[in-house]
Amino acid sequence: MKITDAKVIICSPGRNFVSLKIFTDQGVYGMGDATLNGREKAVATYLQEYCIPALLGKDPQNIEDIWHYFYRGVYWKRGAVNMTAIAAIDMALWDIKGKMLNTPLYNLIGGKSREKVLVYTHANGKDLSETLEKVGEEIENGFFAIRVQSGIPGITHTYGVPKDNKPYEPAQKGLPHEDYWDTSKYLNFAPKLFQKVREKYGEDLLLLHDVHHRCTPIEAARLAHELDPFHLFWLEDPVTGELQEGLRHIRKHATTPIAIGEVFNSVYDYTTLFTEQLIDFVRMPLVHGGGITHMLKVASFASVFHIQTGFHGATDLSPINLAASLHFDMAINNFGIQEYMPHQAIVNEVFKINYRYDKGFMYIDDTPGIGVDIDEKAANKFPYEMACLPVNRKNDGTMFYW
Ligand code: CS2
Ligand code: MG
Repeated sequence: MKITDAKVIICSPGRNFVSLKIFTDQGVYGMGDATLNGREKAVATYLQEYCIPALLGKDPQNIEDIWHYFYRGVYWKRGAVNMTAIAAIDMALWDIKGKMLNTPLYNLIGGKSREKVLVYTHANGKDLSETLEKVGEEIENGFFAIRVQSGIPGITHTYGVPKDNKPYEPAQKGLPHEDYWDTSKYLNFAPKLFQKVREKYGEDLLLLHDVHHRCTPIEAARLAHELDPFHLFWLEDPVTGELQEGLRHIRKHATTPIAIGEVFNSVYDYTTLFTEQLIDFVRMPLVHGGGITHMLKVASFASVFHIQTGFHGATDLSPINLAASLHFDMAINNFGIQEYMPHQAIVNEVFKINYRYDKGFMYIDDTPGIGVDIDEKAANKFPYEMACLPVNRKNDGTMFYW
């Protein structure tokens, strides 16, 4: 069997997406997600200029060998662009394998460990009372795992809260917008927020919160300790993950579970975090984490340390990634939870999906392979337009983490 061609499809149904389509001499093609929010053209160019020419003629059945060809064979290893491109190739090859064997992806990676996939969604409000309302709305929608983010008194605009009630989309057209941040206001407010959520909705609701990389290790230790009484399901990205040892401070002061790594792209980003059991959930998604082949290794490594998956699933990851993630979530034993921010309806004009949501869980059907396809004619109606994630400064103007 041979790869005969491949192409990159960039489209923008509501937001930018990059997809890879790999064709074979058996008439079967595979789809992979190559979307990297704010850096779409970097991945597209890397695939078009360097990866696709090297793919032609290869046997698409040899997934492991091709993965290593593009990992070990690339001298300048790792990094978000490189690993997203590898992920797209890997997803497309698994998609082809499933189609050739006429079986859904989850069957190729161990079969069903469960019948449905626990998901969490986002509740965001401009202030505490609106946030409490939004939590109630998502409970009405059947969710019982909810990520809670709120505007913070004294901070004009913060992460996770959409402007003027539009669907949350962090990337904005053109060059990065600038946000401003005040850690002390945030640290004083966050425990009050969760106290109110617990008072209003009780103890059983699974609550998640995303710090979005914005504390120092000791600040994160204070926050996690002060959130302990509210029994969060997880506290996400409490600190920036480059310094893995930094997470040790949190473990010394708190039992709140920690989730980290949506911006990671390699197993090596996790080695200390796993072996010292500094975290509880792996956020690194298939699309930025080198695809199914790599993430199967990462998930197995994590399972040795009782660490579960909790894949990133924001709307800036495409339906191809979400479907592949749901197959993965169905199959592995140490699945924890899946992020699910429903894509806008316009996205489904382009991406033909094979999954559905019902009362707090997601279900994927038995379409062979990953099961998502692209209507290329529809895709052409939504041309790419550059959009970037914001940058974030402290109030004194110091560059900080967004
Ligand atoms: C967030 C993301 O969903 C999350 O946990 O961290 O929405 C993140 O801000 C975006 O994916 C960035 O593009
Ligand atoms: Mg996050």
